[in-house]
Amino acid sequence: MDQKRRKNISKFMSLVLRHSPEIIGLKLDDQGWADVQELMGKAARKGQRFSMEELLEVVAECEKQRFALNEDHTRIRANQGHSIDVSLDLETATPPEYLYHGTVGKFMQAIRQEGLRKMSRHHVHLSEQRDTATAVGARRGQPVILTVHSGRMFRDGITFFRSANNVWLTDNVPAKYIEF
Ligand code: HQG
Repeated sequence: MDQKRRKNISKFMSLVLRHSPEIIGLKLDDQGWADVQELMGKAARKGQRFSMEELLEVVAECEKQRFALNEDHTRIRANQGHSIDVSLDLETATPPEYLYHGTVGKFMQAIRQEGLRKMSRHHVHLSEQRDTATAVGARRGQPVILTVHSGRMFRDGITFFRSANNVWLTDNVPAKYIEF
């Protein structure tokens, strides 16, 4: 499968597993899992046809490990990034001293005032690597990288979670913990 097709299937799976399962009539359970056969069947009916082999390749080759399969490959879910109400049973974790957030200039005034907010997602997303944050910001334009004093936040009692694909998540980041 070429990269373009892989990306296309991955984007489609992100859409239905994170945001809008109803567009193909798919049901997710409370933890965000979908039945793989049901996903493929309902996707095909909407013109998004892909094979089991292709699905496995998308899951395995995804550099960000966006998706998880259960052991016998009958169920699939997105590892993070949801806007719909699912409970991922995320594990709390002790963050490194600094984490990074990539954004763009037009949000800076608001972020200076109110800190980082989760917007439509369940959490604010933070990266361990500056490069990753740069790529996240670059989705929206010229990236601006913010350094978050996650160690200080944690010592002040703020909870952090780490997703299965190594994204750091927290409820919000008050402006006093952000280095602009
Ligand atoms: C900004 C992708 C105004 C925030 C990425 C961001 C990531 C504020 C946007 C994952 C704000 C929300 C998440 C405030 C934050 N006022 N704007 N107070 N606080 N913002 O997409 O972090 O490829 O929900 O800076 O790689 O960009 O989909 O969050 O620009 O890991 O797997 O509001 O999505 O992963 O945007 O991206 P998003 P994000 P995938």
